[in-house]
Amino acid sequence: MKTPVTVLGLGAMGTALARAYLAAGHPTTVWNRTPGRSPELKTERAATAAEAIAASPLVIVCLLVDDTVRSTLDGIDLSGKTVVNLTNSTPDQARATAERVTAAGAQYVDGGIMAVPAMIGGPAAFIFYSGVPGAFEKHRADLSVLARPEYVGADPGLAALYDIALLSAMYGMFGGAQHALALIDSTGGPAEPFTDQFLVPWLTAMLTSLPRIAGDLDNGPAGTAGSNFAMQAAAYENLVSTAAGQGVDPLLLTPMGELLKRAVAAGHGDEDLAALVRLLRTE
Ligand code: FVH
Repeated sequence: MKTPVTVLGLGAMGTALARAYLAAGHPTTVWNRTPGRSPELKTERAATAAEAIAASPLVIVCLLVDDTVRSTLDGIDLSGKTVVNLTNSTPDQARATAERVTAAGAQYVDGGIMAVPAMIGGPAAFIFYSGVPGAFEKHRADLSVLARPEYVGADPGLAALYDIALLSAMYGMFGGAQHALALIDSTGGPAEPFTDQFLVPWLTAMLTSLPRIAGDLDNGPAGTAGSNFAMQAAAYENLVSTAAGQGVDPLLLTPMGELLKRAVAAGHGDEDLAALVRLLRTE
């Protein structure tokens, strides 16, 4: 007998989660604020969140934002349940939700989904988890139905922190790529060949320098790989003036230029990217 699972929230992601549990043979109860969503899911539909929660020991929550999680769970007896909250949250929001859920009698595990809905149940998807270690271990196999589980610690805010760290990296990468495409677009040139032949191979090659940057952070700088800041700060001016010349807003570029200048001014001109990471710390 597979663990019965309740899924609260049938948005794009909640629907994919419920679908994965149904496909894996878990008795699955679903609830959504607006009735009738995702009619293709042939399963138990509860009229209220409380009824849905009563149906299963494992409750997966996937709503839009953190305060909707609190308003949905408030006042419901959660005794004996494991609540796994996969709603995008800040670390502090996750900790606050953990306190309230624990006070209502449940064990709390927070999660950060590193996948889009179509990836759920597939090999590339993973989900960060943090919170009560015993609750995570008890349901490790159940959670593996959705994606590869990556448990990162007992602090319920950690999964959100790891999730936000990866999303921040992703938006930085997309921001750079969007700027590059705006430059190509400004010439009237097609985006697809530029992307396939140059942009993707270039970004892929640059990604290989990340472990060296991480190594410098952990172990201290091991010398530059031939691209020190003084050189990068000087060349960066050309990125900004080219954008202006092409009629492209440099909005996505200027923060990195400011940071490079700060690094040189602070005496890091002969170092490379790891030094920027420490300059970003404000405390
Ligand atoms: N979709 C994605 O690509 C990303 C992948 C990574 C993880 N995110 C996070 O997952 C959470 C849910 O995202 P979603 O894609 O399912 O979002 P929607 O399709 O917009 O569905 C939102 C659901 O939330 C319900 N909801 C909204 N407000 C309330 C409320 N006040 N009380 C109760 N439920 C509420 C909404 O219900 P309804 O509008 O149909 O009644 C949907 O079920 C999210 O944190 C992403 O950041 C997804």
